[in-house]
Amino acid sequence: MKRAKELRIFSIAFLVVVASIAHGALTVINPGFEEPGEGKISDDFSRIPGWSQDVTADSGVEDAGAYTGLYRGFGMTTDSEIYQLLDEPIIEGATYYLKFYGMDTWSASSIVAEFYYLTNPSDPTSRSVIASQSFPVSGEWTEYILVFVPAGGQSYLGQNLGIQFSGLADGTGWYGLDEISVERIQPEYAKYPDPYDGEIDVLTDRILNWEPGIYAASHNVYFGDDQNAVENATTSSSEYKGSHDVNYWDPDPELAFVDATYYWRVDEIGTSEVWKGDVWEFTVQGHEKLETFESYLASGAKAMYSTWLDGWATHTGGAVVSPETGVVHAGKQSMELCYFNYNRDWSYWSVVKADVSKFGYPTDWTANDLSILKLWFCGDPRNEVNSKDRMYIALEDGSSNRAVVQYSGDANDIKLASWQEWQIPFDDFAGVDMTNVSKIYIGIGEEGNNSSFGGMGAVYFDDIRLYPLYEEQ
Ligand SMILES: [Ca+2]
Ligand SMILES: [Ca+2]
Repeated sequence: MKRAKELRIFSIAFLVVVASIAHGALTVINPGFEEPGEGKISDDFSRIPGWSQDVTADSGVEDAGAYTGLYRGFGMTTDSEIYQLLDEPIIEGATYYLKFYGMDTWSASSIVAEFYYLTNPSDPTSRSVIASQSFPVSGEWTEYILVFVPAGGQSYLGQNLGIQFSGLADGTGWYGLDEISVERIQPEYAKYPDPYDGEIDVLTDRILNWEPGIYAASHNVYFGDDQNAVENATTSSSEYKGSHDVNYWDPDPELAFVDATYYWRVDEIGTSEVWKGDVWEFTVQGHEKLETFESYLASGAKAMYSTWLDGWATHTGGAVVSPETGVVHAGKQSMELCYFNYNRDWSYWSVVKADVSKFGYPTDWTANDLSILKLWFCGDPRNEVNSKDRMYIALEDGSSNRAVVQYSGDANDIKLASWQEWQIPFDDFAGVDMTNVSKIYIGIGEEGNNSSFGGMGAVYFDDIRLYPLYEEQ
């Protein structure tokens, strides 16, 4: 009797384990290199818990600039592979995702990520690569994903899956690694969500779709703004959005035009089984992007100064603009506006102006209840700020009605080297027809001031956006 009870407990535990590994994360030992082995800085992966390297090499763990925690792995592009064998057999038709964060730490151009199996299970050097991809790396941490779908009839099926990282023999250089994970999604489950898991800036007219499980006769969709509620929802929950024969669902009108994160789950329904899906998430773009400053070059046909006309171009005020890649709020670029408010030839203020039709956005800004203009600026502690050096934004409509709005915060905010949000209700642009906006101006100083000079410096601007009134601050 006692033995039977133990067996029963064992079988329940076994079933739970199968359910948890069938669909989701596989165990990677020491995925964030937070167990750095011997010493805080180790330059031999054979001493790093979980990880191996065939020879002692200039790769290991260091305690500088980790993506998470205290430590990151580092590899040398000419060293042998860094690898570990997972305790999971390779299943036909499953989808494996190897995700990791990587960056160039010194003169590395790429990281090669690979899946392998052992042709001789007792010989770790018998690694046979079954999926491989070279990823370019930059000086910023970036998430990379290697996807592998094992085909039928292959010798690797049933063998344990391994992961490894190597460089290319393209010279010497080091790359950083952190937060390595492997996920497996079996073919019975919904996968490849669109919007993809974690996607941002999703538009409100987006239709959700996914690739169905191979045995699914129908699909139960769950949707809401509470992750736990979606995770735990049943067909009697308010998050349940019905059973569908097709592998897509239109959330309209449940997507409000407001920056918000939504969660969804698709359970695949077979004739007698249910394959409960993961919870996926996406974030709606609850605003319109007027200007991101991403499309400009420093000179030539796509020069920033050809759209944002500065004082250099017009001899009106002392502004000079150029694309900035080092100080950025979003994307890869912002606009650097240098101001020279003591340029007597061009007067004592600095302004740039742009024809808003060049942004590719309608001149009617009132759709979707839009009512707030927002932009972000970043200053510099070296900036000179005299009493006349206050920022302003002006809008002009198609009938040349123009309104100037001065920055109402501390004028010295342009001495702060951090991105600051500046929002202006449309109502503040008194007299301007917001259904026909023609020009936008960004200035520093007092327009028309030809009598008392100001200071000089540089302010960065990025992301001019339009928001509806009910956007929470
Ligand atoms: Ca780490
Ligand atoms: Ca930008």
